[in-house]
Amino acid sequence: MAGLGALGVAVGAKLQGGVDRALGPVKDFVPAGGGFRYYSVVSSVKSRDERTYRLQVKGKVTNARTFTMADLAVLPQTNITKDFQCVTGWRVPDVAWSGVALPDLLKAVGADLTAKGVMITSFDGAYDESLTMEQALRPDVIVASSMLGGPVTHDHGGPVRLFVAPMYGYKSLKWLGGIEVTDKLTDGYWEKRGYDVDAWVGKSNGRDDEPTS
Ligand SMILES: Nc1nc2c(c(=O)[nH]1)N[C@H]1C(S)=C(S)[C@@H](COP(=O)(O)O)O[C@H]1N2
Ligand SMILES: [Mo]
Repeated sequence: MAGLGALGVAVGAKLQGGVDRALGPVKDFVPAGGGFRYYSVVSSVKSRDERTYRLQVKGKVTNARTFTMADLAVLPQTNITKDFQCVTGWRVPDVAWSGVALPDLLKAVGADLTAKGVMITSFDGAYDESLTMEQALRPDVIVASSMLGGPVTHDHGGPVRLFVAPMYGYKSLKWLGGIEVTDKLTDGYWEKRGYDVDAWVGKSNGRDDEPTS
């Protein structure tokens, strides 16, 4: 964590004049449009589009399935507008998201709701994370195919990414590739590196004094 903190300070200071907090998931760190910063833990991600995108849902489910974008589009759609908050301190107010609420997707595959939770993986080949079943069944956790009023762009983790509304940005996994319902929850990419598994905004990662929204 010491090394990561130092990197965060150096990059943050350079790009943000010291506004950023020292601690933060940072590797590639480039300002993006609309107040977002581009984050990726790998140097490049092969892009997938409407036609080539696939989401594999498996594990403790009665109906393991691979979803195309068209398959996702026929499931109930949920819209959420919410601030996007990175644990390093930056925030983008009132971001509009839409897609399939994770509980609706889990219902569609007949997930075993007594399982411990879900492991979620990115097709970037490196990033992953876990949610408990209770968290995964929240209506404000969505498999988002739209963001900021349009398709989720490649840099924002499109064509489909996760948006975990009540938690810090690192739970909103980009380039969503797989969801596995499982009793064996393991720490995800940033969780292995010291971040809280339960990443509630304002109530985790030593950020208990921050305003929630
Ligand atoms: N696959 C993947 N997802 C990721 C990340 C990442 O590095 N790789 N970074 C996370 C962090 S720390 C944040 S704050 C947001 C940033 O989203 P953005 O790149 O669209 O701004 O993505 C999250 N999801
Ligand atoms: Mo973040």
